[in-house]
Amino acid sequence: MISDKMAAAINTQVNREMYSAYLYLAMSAYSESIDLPGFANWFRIQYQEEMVHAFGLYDYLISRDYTPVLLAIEQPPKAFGTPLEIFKAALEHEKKVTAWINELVTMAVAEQDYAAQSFLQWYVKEQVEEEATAKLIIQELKMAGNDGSTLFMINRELGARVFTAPVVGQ
Ligand code: OFO
Repeated sequence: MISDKMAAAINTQVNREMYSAYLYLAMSAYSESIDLPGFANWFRIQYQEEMVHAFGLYDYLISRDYTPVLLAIEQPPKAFGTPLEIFKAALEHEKKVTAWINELVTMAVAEQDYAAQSFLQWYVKEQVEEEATAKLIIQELKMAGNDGSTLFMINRELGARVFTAPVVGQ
């Protein structure tokens, strides 16, 4: 049995993951507007990943006999500044998500909900990866500085990303 409190907290996280998806789609649209199609591709795939994160939580609630309640998704910003600033905003967002996941784990431990603790471990690991990836791209962008040809290379590298659907729990 999942407690109402734990279920409601996971339900809120479904909304936050959907907001993450929305935020990355906004970053993708913005990247298109500043002529960085590779960045746009990378963020569009990130949008897809976040939807997988959301559905992982959604399906978990269903498996625990809780009907997910779809909450309103906040409107993300429209503009994100320089290429470096976009990724800095992405990293800051991921740090927030990490804190939320950690809060869920803390709640699961307090409630002695071993199933939720085990399920949430995948998200804990995923956050380590998500933060590391954003940091790496930030480093590359810092090294590029104002060098247009390096930015061109990074744009091409980000454009090569392909979507491989993560499997929540594996
Ligand atoms: Fe970006 O990991 Fe989910 O939100």
